[in-house]
Amino acid sequence: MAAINGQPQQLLDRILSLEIVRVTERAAVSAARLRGRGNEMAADQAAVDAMRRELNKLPIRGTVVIGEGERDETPMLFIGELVGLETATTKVDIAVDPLDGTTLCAKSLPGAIATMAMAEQGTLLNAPDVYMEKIAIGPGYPRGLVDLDAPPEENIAALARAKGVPPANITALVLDRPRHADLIAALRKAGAAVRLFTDGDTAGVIHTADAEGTGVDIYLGSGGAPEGVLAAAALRCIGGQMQGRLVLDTEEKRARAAKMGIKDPRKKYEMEDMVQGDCLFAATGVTDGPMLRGVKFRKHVIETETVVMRSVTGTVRYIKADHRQLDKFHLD
Ligand code: VTB
Repeated sequence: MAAINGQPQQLLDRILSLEIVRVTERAAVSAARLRGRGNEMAADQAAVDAMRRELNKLPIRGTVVIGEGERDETPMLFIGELVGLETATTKVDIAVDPLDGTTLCAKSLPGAIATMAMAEQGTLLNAPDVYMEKIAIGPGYPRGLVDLDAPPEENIAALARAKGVPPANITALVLDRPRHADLIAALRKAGAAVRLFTDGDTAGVIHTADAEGTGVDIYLGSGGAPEGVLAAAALRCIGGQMQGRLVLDTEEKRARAAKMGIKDPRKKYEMEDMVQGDCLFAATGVTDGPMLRGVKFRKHVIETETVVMRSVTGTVRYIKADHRQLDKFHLD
């Protein structure tokens, strides 16, 4: 391990927590230029290009473990791609979702973000792009209070008891999808309010970490597995509990997962299994949302808002940046 002034250097260097802000900022600005154009692919591609370019400037040797797809599906930020400087010695795992909420961006609706997480090499779950069943609550509750395998009514009752409120005062956040019809009915039957949302479940899970601010006590339902790992990284920094299970319901998906090293296709992952050590997480708003302001294009300045978190210290920083001299620094 490298040493600075005789002190062992933290692998996930403090400096990197600012470096990754640049990465999500630039992905967000590039995607934001394509807000409201109805072209999801173009917006996503713009974010991917910008993110990859910035990642390749970082003093790391990173392996993309959560990316845009498998090697044969995508030329950029594919799973297994090496990013960063070839000469760097800091080896890390990288999880990216350059544009979470492509539909939101294409329709210029609230909640699209550019996200990434970084962790020590070999510590992030290598998840294929399948669904993941998820459950998450914020910090301050006894471990194991809610469980992915418990019926929704039990989870709501346990959470209400622990919070010291009736179930009617519990709000569950659920992706608005037909596959969640039974879950939504069960939550309502249990007395909880259900807040539905259309896209962006990385931010959805993060909302549980500030129940007072967001009004979201619990996240339930299935969304993308890559988004699950990113959300686990964020919760690991800010506190809270999360469990996930990959939905490997076909032979083909099980084979893909096996290729990525997943031995037990029914495994219930704790947050600490998905992100096994220290990590950094950053997200920049693309469109305005409950967590972050979107990119604002002023005449001579581009404004961005980013949240960056570090698990070693639990520090959460909101960074509002004014970007100038864009051409010179290639902020496109
Ligand atoms: C969620 C959501 C994403 O995919 O993961 C969702 O966070 C899950 O897939 O923004 P379905 O849309 O098939 O339900 C997204 O909506 C991205 O496509």
